[in-house]
Amino acid sequence: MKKFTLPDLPYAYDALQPVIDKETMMFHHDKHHAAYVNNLNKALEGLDLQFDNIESILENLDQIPEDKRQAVINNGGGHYNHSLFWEAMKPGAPKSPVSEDLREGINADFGGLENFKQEFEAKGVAQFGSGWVWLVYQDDKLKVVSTKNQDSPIMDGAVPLLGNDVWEHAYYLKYQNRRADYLKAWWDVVNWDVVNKRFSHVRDHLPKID
Ligand code: MN3
Repeated sequence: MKKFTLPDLPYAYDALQPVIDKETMMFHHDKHHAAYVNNLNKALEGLDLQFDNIESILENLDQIPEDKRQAVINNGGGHYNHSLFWEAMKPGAPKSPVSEDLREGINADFGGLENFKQEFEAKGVAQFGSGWVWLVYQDDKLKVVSTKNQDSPIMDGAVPLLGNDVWEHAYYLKYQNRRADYLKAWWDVVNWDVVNKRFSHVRDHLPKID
């Protein structure tokens, strides 16, 4: 089984300030994400799987031996979710707009961008304990869902387009118990270019009608 590696952050640790502080980024990436990668490699050691990418592993958990499965969910989900998270943020991100296609989808499924943001923030606040809030594409629609711990929407057959980490380690140093403030401030660092691209990618792979 190949070894997974910790991806580099695509920007400096302090690049997302003031929304996310440098110390949080250092601990979050170098300690938390690194631990998920190490523990995923340990859990997969000695297994002979048909595939070696993290998406396929999370989509085919029934092929993981039962005594390793929860460790793969926790750490494989942790690795996948955080990899998406880093790349879906960027400094000065409000300059990257929502594409016309995605805006149409958001209008159709949420009644507008502001409504979508409100639902996303509300689900993020409502997630009890550790977890994530997501914009996903599933059954030909956009939806907001939350997942517990490091569970990933990909395990339920949904395509994650954008996720925010609502574990306390993601915001506590700067926001303490004010998760709602973190969720609201976070829009300023969302890299819509990445979300737009992921959305056009799922769209391209929909079955074509002759
Ligand atoms: Mn995290």
